[in-house]
Amino acid sequence: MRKCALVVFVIMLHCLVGRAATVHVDVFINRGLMQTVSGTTFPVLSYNDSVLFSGINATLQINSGDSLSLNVHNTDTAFHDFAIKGFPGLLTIAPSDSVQHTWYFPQDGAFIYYDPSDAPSNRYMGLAGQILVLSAATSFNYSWNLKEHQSSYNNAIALGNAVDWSVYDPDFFTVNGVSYPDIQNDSLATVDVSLGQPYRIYISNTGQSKHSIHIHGFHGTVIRSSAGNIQVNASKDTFPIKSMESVVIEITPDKLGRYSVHDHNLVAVSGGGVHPNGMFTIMNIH
Ligand SMILES: [Cu+2]
Repeated sequence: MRKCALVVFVIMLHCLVGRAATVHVDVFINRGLMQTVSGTTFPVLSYNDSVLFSGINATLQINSGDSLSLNVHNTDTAFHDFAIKGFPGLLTIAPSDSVQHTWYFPQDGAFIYYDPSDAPSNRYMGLAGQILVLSAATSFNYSWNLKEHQSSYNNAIALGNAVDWSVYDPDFFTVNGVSYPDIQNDSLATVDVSLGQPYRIYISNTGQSKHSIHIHGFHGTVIRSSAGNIQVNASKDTFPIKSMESVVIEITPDKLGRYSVHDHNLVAVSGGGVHPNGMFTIMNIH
């Protein structure tokens, strides 16, 4: 009888271990220019999935219980560090070099990978992306990586000059590296679900300012939160997220229609003075 129980236990253990996967991903630290709605550009750094620069940081996805094996390539001419917020493990990557490390994620949630060196300059310049550690609870998952930019600061930092964060006054606001209306071309950012279909939104603020995301029409239940002011299980329609905080919310839409989502600080719904722009998008429930 006892032997039988042991065999069952070993089979169960084997099933559990067998299900966990190690996901291998390459990310490339690239330097380039971000195009604004005003037609201007400013220098940024970004994590991309190839040596080709894009101002859109790679969003990484794994399932809870999986390990993420990251190979971080540095195409820049400066040294960069690499860390995942809340996890041990700090990598330093020389110019034209790459470093590999594996992290285990026992629980679902939104996590920030970033460059903590020369803080906050390298992260502010763009080196901060989101890792979505997905739960089996929902099959529809959306991702919002919030950033804001003061183009004159990007120009100064790129030249190696100091900036005064006490008078920071950003003029461009992005979700996953783009602003309204371009956000709506991003299927990872733009909610498009059927009535009654539960979905989760993984939100990280990787900028310098606080962003207070307001969802029209629905309340979301907080599933995970690294934000001290947002409690897990709370039902809310506005989520004030400080720099380097993350929340995961779940919504089950109970009515049809198109609903706006935006930063409640309305400066963030503009870009270079152009309105509407910035952190604004539409949720479509059909
Ligand atoms: Cu509103």
